[in-house]
Amino acid sequence: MDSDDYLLHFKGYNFERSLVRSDLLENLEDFEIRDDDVFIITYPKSGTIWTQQILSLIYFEEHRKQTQKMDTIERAPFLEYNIRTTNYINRPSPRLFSSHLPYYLVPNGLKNKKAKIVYVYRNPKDVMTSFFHFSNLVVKFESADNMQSYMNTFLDGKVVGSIWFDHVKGWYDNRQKFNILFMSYEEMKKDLKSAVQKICKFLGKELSEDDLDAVVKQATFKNMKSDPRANYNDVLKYELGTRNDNGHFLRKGTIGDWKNHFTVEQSERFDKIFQKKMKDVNLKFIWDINEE
Ligand code: PPS
Repeated sequence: MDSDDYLLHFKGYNFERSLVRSDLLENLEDFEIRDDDVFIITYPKSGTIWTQQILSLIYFEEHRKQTQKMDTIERAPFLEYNIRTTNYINRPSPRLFSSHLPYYLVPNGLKNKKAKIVYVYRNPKDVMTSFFHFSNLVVKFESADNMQSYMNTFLDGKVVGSIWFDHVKGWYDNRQKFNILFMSYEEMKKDLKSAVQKICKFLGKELSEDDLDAVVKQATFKNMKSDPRANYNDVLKYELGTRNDNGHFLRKGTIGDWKNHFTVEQSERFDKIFQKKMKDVNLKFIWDINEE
């Protein structure tokens, strides 16, 4: 399989072909937004399912207390990948959505700045490392021979989500048009409780100390990995299909795994491109678990 087999190019952006419906894409801009909608927006492999779990725990007591078993993909379904064919129009408020869309393809209603967006970004070397493993796991994606060739594929944007730099920079440069909170994967990893508090503040949600603790506890890597509502094992098994049984969405869940995969030359090449493309982007990036 090559990239053209599984990527659908639409208005300058790459979608996973078999998971999207083109009539839905054509009408995305007009999709009606409610003032209390909340969107989780990410470039792939940046902490999407983690944030789906966090927001599901914050918003739904039955999720937090585990009195209702519903997968996070149904609590915060992907707008453009409606793989469980949820009826979005009839969903009760508040609606949570997830999306990998670039800023210029999201529904126009988000620009009235009432509905909220939590945009999660991650250092792109770890994004690329995570994507590399994912591409070799999931049947629907083009597999990658080695990091060297995958780096070219990733930098050229021949992946779902297109060019990482365009996605993050696009959202950052256009942030004034939206009601948006930028969160980094790394700040969530380093201090999950503070990250959850920051998200709650942005969403205007006040949780008791016990509820806050319940959110944090159930959103740790270890607990999510064993939580069938949140670990996406069923999505892998039934909706995406895997090349082997050992892979998971929750793979390592750490900062700096790229160091186990990049050569010094590859890292330096990446740094040069990063510095050039991101020089005007005032977001903090953390590349190492020990970094402050
Ligand atoms: S996807 O396919 O775009 O929806 O993937 P996404 O969920 O954005 O990213 C998957 C990576 O997020 C890691 N992850 C977590 N890390 C830390 N803590 C928690 N709770 C957590 N949940 C998911 C997951 O392990 C993937 O990263 P890697 O580096 O591959 O482990």
